[in-house]
Amino acid sequence: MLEKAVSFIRRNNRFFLTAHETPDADAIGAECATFYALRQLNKEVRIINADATPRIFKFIDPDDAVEVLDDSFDRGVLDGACLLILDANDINNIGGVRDVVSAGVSERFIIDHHEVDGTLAEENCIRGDVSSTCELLYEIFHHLDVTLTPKIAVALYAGIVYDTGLFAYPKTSARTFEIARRLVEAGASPNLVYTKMYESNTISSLLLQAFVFGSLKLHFHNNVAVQKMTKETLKSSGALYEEGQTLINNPLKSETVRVSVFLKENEAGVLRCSLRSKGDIDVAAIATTYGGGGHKNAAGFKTSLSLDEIEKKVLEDLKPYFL
Ligand SMILES: [Mn+2]
Repeated sequence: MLEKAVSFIRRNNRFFLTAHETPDADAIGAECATFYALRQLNKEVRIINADATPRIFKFIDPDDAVEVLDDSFDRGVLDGACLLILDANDINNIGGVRDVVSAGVSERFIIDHHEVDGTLAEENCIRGDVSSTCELLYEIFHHLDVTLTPKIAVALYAGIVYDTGLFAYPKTSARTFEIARRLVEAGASPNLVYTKMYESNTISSLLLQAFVFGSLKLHFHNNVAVQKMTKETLKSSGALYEEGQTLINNPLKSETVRVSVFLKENEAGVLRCSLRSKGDIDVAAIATTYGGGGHKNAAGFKTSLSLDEIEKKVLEDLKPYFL
């Protein structure tokens, strides 16, 4: 599977890189690290994302390599180029890049760590057992003899730290630590990455956190937590939608909470339901029934139902686990 990624990179010369909408540190880290690696290999490369990079992840992109797709994008440049999709394996999760960029390139390839079955995984490089796309890229770069510059090291390290929840989530392995050690050796500063990602939030995001936490409701003997973030919540806190991204994790700090449901509206009023679980509760199975996806312990979907309707439905879906 790594070989497929290696040969895809070797045989192409003009790359567009993209990742999932509302990119996180693993997505931005994967893109920026690949950007520098490909340039080292004398390839032409551009990064095109559907959404802007969240402020706290900008340090991963010191040269402003990430471009955000807009109407001025010239499709003519796609001729003879390929698209490398990072940290996403569903073409519907790359936003507008799907119709504009993906439709125009000659070849597409996916490097990702979200679980998926069947031919998609076989034809691409998708490893559901790996902690992060950045961990997977480390191995691919190794095969390509890429030199780990400080910029590549910081980008990969940030992605790994973020997606492992500071080396704590289930897919954190001895190999993850070994790779992290080498990245630190190559110039990634653990303290700098921590400070940038976890101690650089805005005051409005702190207020948003207070509002969202204030919406907390518990169900099924404190096994299920539901939090809400409406567009009014965003307005009154002054925060951006993206600043709500990690608030879903707060209820899981409780011993009894096994599922955290987060119903969140963006500034335009588009409603998304995010689900996190501990242990054997498969929230991806629930998300799939609404046309979404994810992994067993982290999934989500967009919906056109109202906030109250979807809350009721998801609680019904979760009920059988807590009878
Ligand atoms: Mn990831």
